[in-house]
Amino acid sequence: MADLEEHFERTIASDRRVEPRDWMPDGYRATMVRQIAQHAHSEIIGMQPEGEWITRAPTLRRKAILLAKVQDEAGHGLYLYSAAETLGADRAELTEMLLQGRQKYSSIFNYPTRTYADVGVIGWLVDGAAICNQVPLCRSSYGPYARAMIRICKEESFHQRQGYELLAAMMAGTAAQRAMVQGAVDRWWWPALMMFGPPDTSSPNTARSMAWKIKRHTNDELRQRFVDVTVPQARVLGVTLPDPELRWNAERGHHDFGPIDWSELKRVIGGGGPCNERRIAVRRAAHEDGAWVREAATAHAAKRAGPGGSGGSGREVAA
Ligand code: BYC
Repeated sequence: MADLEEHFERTIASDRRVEPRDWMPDGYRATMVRQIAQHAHSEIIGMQPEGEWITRAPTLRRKAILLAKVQDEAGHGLYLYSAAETLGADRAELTEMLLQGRQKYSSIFNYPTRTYADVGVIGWLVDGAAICNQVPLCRSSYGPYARAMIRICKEESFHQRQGYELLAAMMAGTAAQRAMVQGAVDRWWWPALMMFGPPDTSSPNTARSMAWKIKRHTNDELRQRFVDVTVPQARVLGVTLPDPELRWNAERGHHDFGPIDWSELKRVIGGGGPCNERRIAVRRAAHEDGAWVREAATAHAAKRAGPGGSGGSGREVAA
């Protein structure tokens, strides 16, 4: 046992990856399942706010882009649930925990998408925040998670750019379109800052996760990085970020920003955000509607595995 523990500690210290068959402390496994499941749930629930605009996107081009983006998010959920399964978690159980409110998903997806500009702002700010948070996770100590994050981050970069391009097009349009973009920025800015989690002084998991190299930076470090990269982008777009205290601090080499309303994050995480109930109700209905697909797939797998099963490629299903 001491040998196994020492091997784990050496793996972490030498920046190598922990792999599914390696011994790991129970706390490490539980932390990874918690974070990966929460991340997977966020991708799947995150399909809803933008998905509501697929039928209302203004042109065929915008519709195709949005469809592809939402489909990418389903794919991210799939990679992440698969990564959680390498730790012994069961996807059906994780889904059940989400539906019962025993596991979380990102607070950001509990806000409504009121106008089409919200689709652009989600791409620019929400995916932008996700990239700041997730690029360091490509170096996370758990191998399957770190590798999944590489592809996810590449796709998130495309998502962020499509959001920015959408907003740039609207900002070059009419005064009403510019006002729509500014309204969306006003509504999403503070929730985007909350995505990074509670301040370091009240983040119970950060110290342990940093020691295990699951997290590479603290919540506040990543939040600051996001503010610093976003301010110049806002200037180029021609929008105002809704924070009168936002200014460059030459001494720190960073932007100062105003206080965040942490009671709002607490309320939204606790189920009291504007769309929490709706998001879970839609997810539950989709899960129930999909029961026949899971049953058919299970029956098919059993047929293939049983006596006389083809053991083939499964192409006969698609045919
Ligand atoms: N919302 O000790 P802390 C996306 C929870 S998907 C809800 O700092 P940790 C996208 C936290 O879980 C974006 N809960 O925790 C998809 C903990 O509670 P538990 C999702 C939050 O884990 C579709 C408690 O508060 N990204 O980008 O060290 C379309 C204390 O926090 C939140 C990820 O999941 C929150 N905002 O750090 C477009 C990234 N913040 O679990 C875009 C992976 C905190 O102990 N996750 N909590 O009950 C992480 O990097 C980390 O888990 C966090 C939190 C930085 C989020």
